[in-house]
Amino acid sequence: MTATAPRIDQVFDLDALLTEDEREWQQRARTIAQERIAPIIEDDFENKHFRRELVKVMGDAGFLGMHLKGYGCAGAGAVAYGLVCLELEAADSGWRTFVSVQGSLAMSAIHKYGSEEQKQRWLPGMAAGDLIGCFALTEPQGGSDPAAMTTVARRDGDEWVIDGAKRWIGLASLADVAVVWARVDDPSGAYGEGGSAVRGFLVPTSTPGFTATPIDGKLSMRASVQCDLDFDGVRVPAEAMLPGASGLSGPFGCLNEARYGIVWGAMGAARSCLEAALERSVTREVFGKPIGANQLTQAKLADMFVEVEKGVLLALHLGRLKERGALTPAQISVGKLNSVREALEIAHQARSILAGDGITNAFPVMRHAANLESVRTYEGTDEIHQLVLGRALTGIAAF
Ligand code: TGC
Repeated sequence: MTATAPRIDQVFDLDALLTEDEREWQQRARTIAQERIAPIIEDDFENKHFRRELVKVMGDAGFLGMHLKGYGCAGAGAVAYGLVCLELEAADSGWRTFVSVQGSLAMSAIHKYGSEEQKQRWLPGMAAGDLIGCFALTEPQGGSDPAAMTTVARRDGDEWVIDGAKRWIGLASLADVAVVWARVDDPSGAYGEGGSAVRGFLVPTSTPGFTATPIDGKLSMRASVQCDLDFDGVRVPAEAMLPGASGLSGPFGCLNEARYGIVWGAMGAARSCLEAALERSVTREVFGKPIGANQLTQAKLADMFVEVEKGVLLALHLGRLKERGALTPAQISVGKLNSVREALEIAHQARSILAGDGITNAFPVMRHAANLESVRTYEGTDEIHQLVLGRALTGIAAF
């Protein structure tokens, strides 16, 4: 007895909840993910290779900063952007991460807080995929507490001089420009918070004193690049400061954008794991019948399916709220926490259905599981999002 596994998203008819434009964005991303990423991703993961030439493909497709308006950006809606994240992460979290770092973090920072001159200088090239940006917030002593930031920018005449270090900064060794968050040391107090406000600076990566070193030994996100950064007397002109952001609400406003993309993206990785398990459950026979004929396997598949559908529906609800300008950070925390936690559980369940072969790269499942450990950690760990929600529920900050 065999059966043909239906396409997961057709079972629930999610298409009926989308506009034609959104379906087109999703299909474009699905095509690129399946035709350009899927065929090479196992080798790239194995060989720790970030395929630079695909950056231009992402730019030509309109995915980079696609939710932003003007400056060569597509001006698409939040749901369309989420669907693109979902399809890219169904291929690999590293490629969704690239689109997030470029569009949701680096480009968003410039678009939200930059001067007109800064926007004109950087955004069109970044949208086209001709320039790469990175977002330097996290520091080596711990990413969960940006308030403990020690990277400092001192005013010297018409320049800022930046000293310090950052860690886990995506794409930094390939980037043309870094959005660097630093605490200003300015006794005059002209730059906010008694002279020690966190401010953002646009630093061309060719600036003397700027060093980006890829972090080696990663067993996760191997087809993308994360770096240690060192700033040793990095001098930038006064105009390099982002005029529109003062305080941590600046970088947090960008994290909101990236976390939103993860709500969708993680469900793409989850869908990919479910598809692999489903296909295997009707083609692999053990004890004289397909493993999908066992009630225990069907229970696992059903639970995985329920969580994928719930996760996508939650993402869609958050996307519609975002399009109305009504999405709150606490709601984003619900989505980020749920999507990544459930995607990891789905990856583990899929691996168990695939049995021994599930640990090989004949299937995408272990790669997704390994990648999701990173996704679970960056942009706020599970615990950080639990604390954000705990504060929203009780009114008491427990961090
Ligand atoms: P607190 O220091 O009290 O608040 C500072 C100011 O920020 C405001 N704020 C937010 N604004 C917008 N959106 C949010 N989600 C915000 N959260 C806080 C807040 O209202 C306050 O504003 P103001 O004007 O009153 O000064 O911070 P908090 O107590 O609210 O938050 C504490 C906590 C733990 C929730 C926060 O520190 C946190 O979210 N920590 C996690 C940080 C994080 O996610 N780090 C990972 C970064 S990943 C990354 O950098 C790139 S990874 C991709 C790559 O490069 O590859």
